[in-house]
Amino acid sequence: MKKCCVFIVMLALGFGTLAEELAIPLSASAEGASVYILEPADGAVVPATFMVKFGLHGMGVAPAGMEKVNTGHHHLLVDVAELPSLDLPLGGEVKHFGGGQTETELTLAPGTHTLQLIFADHRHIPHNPPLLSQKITITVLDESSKQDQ
Ligand SMILES: [Cu+2]
Repeated sequence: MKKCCVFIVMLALGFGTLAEELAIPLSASAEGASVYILEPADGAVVPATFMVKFGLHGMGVAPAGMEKVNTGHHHLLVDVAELPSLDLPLGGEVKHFGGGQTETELTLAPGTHTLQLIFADHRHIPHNPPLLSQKITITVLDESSKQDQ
């Protein structure tokens, strides 16, 4: 029994080391850098189609695939409850702005929605430490009901 436990512990440690060895080195974020949503404001009431403006302080925007120190591109999370893994390339759960865009037009269904930005490097992998915006909550107006009134 004891031998079995030791074996399991060794196996766990072994896997831990292997995972660390395989981990992709993360790009460092610039000291004091931050990412934030310029528009809309937290708590804003917006029409179904509205602009989202991305704010970035202390680093630069570069298109995906362009490797350059202290740069990256924006990713928008719409109604994402759980953050994606921050040490792997971001996937389809986020909107990529790999062209280096700093704003986008969104169309959402009426009701409340959350928006959050993640900045990531040329490989779509968040920096270390990661640059995440505050998660904001907005309310999209039901324009069809407004017209009925
Ligand atoms: Cu990306």
